Amino acid sequence: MSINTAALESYWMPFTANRDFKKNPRIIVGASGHHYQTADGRHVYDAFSGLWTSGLGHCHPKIVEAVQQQVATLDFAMSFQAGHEKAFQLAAELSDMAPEGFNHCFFTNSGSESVDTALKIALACHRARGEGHRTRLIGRERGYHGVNFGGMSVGGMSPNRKSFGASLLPGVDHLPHTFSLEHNAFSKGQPEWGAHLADELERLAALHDGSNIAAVIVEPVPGSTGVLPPPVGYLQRLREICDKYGILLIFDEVITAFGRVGEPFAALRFGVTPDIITTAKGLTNGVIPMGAVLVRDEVYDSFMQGPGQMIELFHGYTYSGHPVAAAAGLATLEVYREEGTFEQARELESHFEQAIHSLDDHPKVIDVRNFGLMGAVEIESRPDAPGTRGMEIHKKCFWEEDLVIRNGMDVLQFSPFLNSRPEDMTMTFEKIRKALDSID
Ligand code: PXG
Ligand code: PLP
Repeated sequence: MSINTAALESYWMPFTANRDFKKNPRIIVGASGHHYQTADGRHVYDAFSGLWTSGLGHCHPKIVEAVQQQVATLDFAMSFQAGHEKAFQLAAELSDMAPEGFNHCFFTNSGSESVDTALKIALACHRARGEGHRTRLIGRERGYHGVNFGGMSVGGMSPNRKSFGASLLPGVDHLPHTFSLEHNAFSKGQPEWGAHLADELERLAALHDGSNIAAVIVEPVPGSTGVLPPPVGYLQRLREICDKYGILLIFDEVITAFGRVGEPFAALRFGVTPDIITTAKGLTNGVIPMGAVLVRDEVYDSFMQGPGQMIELFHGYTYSGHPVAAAAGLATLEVYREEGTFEQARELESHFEQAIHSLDDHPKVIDVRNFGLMGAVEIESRPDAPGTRGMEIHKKCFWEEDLVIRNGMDVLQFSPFLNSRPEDMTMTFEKIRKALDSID
C-alpha cells in the first residue's frame, strides 16, 4: 500500500512539520522486536522505544495474543455505573506495584488525560476536605504535562503554550527548571548542584500563603524537555515543603513509570512518595492507548463521604478502563514480571551511561545527560538556525543509518528498550557520532 498525495494532505500530523514531512515522508509499515520496517523495505533500529512507550519492544507475542483474545470476547463495556473484571484486576495489580498506600487507580486513555484527571482530583480533594480555597496549581518551567488545558497550563514548554496564552488556566505558577550548563554539563546521573531550586516553592507559599496552594506537579525526571535528572536532594526538598503547607504533590510518571528508571515507579527509585502519580505509555507497552492515575488512600478516602448512592467524582472518560486496553495492560505487567524487565533495565544503566557519554568529547556536543534508561545529547545550535542540526541528524539517522531517534530542537533524545542488547546501545551512539561528523 502506498500513500497518495491526497491522503498525505488529509492527515494533519501531531507535533510534526507537516509541509516538510510530506515532501519526503518517513513511513513505517511494520514493527517487530527492536526494529521498525519502513515503506522502502528497510529494518531500522528504534532507539526511542516508540515514543518512550514500548520498553519491551514491538509486537510482543504475549501482549498481541491478549489483545486478540480480548477484542473477540468483550470489545467494549459500559464504563459508567458498570464494569468488567479486567479493569478491577489491573487496578489491583497497579496498586501492588505502587508505593505503599497507593491502593486506588483511575483509568484514562493517555498521559494528557491522566494529568488533567490528577489536577481535577487534587482540586476536588481539597474541596471535599473543606479546603476549597486551595486552588492554585504549581508546575515547573520546562515541564511537559501533555497538551490538554490543565496540563498545558502547568507545563512549562513555551512553544506548547505560546498560541494559547490568554486561555491558560488562571492561578498557576511555575517553579524554575533545574537545567544549568554552567553547573551541571556532562553530569552522569543526578547532578550535585540545584537542590536549592526547590526552595522557590517556599517563596510561592509566602507570596500566596501556602494554604491557598492545591498541588505541585513535576516529572521526577523531566523527559520531553530533553532529560533533566533531578539534582540530588531536590525531590526530597519539594516533598518536605509540600508537607509543611498541606500541598498535594503529583509526580507525572508518564515516562518514568514501568521500568524506565529501573523500578516500577520513579517515586520508588528516589525514595520520595507523592500523593498522586500519573502514568500512561508503558502501562500497555504502547499497544493500546491507556493511562492511569494512582492516588494515596488519604486522597481517595476524602471523596468517600456523604450519601453512599451519590457519585463521588464527576469525572470519567467513555473509554476509562476499556477492556482491550485493560487486557493489554495486564499482559504487559505480566511480561514485566516474568521477564524481570525492571531488573534488566537497572542492569543496563551503566552500559547506557558509558555509551551515551562516549559523545562527551565531540566538538558539536555541549551536554550529555542520563538517568535510568533516559538520555539526551545536546548539540550546539547553529546561531542563525536553531533546531536545524537536530532535525538533520534525525533524518540522516532514519535514511542513512537505519536508526530512529527523536530530537527536540537540537537535543537528541534516547529511550532505549528496557531489554536492549548492550551492543545496540553502543551501535546507536557510534551512528550518532557519524551523523554529527557529517553535518556542518
Ligand atoms: N506527561 C508527561 C511527563 C509526558 O512525558 C504526557 C504527560 C502526555 O501524554 P500523552 O499520552 O497525552 O502524549 C507526556 C507525553 C518526547 C515525547 O519526544 C514525549 C511525550 C509524548 C510524545 C513525545 O519526549 N510525553
Ligand atoms: N463530546 C461529546 C459530544 C460527548 O458526548 C462525549 C462523551 O460522551 C465527549 C465529548 C467526551 O468523550 P470521551 O468520553 O471519549 O472523552
